[in-house]
Amino acid sequence: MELENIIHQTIEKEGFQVYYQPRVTSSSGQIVGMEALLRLPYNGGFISPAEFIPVAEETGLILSLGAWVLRTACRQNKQWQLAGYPPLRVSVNLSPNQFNQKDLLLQIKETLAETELAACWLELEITEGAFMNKAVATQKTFADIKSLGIHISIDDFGTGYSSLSYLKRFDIDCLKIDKSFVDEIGQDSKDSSIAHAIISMGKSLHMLLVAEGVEKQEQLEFLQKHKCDQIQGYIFSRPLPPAEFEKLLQKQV
Ligand code: G
Ligand code: G
Ligand code: MN
Ligand code: NA
Repeated sequence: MELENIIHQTIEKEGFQVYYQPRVTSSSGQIVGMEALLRLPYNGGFISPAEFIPVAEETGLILSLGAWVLRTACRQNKQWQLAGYPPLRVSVNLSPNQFNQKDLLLQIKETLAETELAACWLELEITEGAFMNKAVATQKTFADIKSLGIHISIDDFGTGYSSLSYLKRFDIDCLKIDKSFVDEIGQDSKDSSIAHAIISMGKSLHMLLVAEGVEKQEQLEFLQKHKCDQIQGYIFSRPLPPAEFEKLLQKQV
């Protein structure tokens, strides 16, 4: 079956799922947040987002799917807060198309109102591609989102846009260092110096630094030594279904 049809069918039967991957402090491994990651179950397994997200983008389905992920993540986060767990920030990925949709701000406001989640517990992850073209519109969208009290992080940092000028023009809270730079730590002196440079630059701009895809102890030690604030990666946990994530929260209380 065509991927587009599979996506349609899965939407119809409400089969999409959201997994959560913890974000932890690099110093002590305390859970301080989580990233919501869309999952498409198929034939007893999952179709990778790397495969279906591009199709969802081409067909425009990403807009309704994205709205659903946002609502689901906010609702889940609020439920965990009501259950008495210490409040955490949930981050939701927005593709450039989603970021540039006209009614984004309204959608976010309505979702926060409906789920009764305070804006400070939501973060949006955008890639550097969201800053291309439409500079004025982007600046307005950005400022509007920030004025609600929502955090914004740059996802896959270091892999995209060539100019860094947007880092000064926009009030960005957090840089997520792409996994490709983390992978080389301990192997290749050039790429671990890139990770180091990103940390130094982000710090001097007063941003929070998060390293993605941390798998090995020596990577963690490097990131601790260079004072990267937080990490996400298999070394701590894979993305988990909500019930499994909640077990991690219980262990931490
Ligand atoms: O777990 P991982 O395989 O989930 O994700 C692969 C890619 O898919 C990542 O680049 C991630 O940012 C993207 N992705 C995962 N969930 C979402 C989502 O809800 N919306 C968008 N736009 N991208 C997502
Ligand atoms: O592009 P984005 O950063 O949103 O995508 C996050 C992706 O990285 C997801 O596909 C998630 O499952 C994956 N991921 C998270 N931690 C690790 C890790 O330690 N190793 C690997 N290989 N993938 C990871
Ligand atoms: Mn992400
Ligand atoms: Na990333």
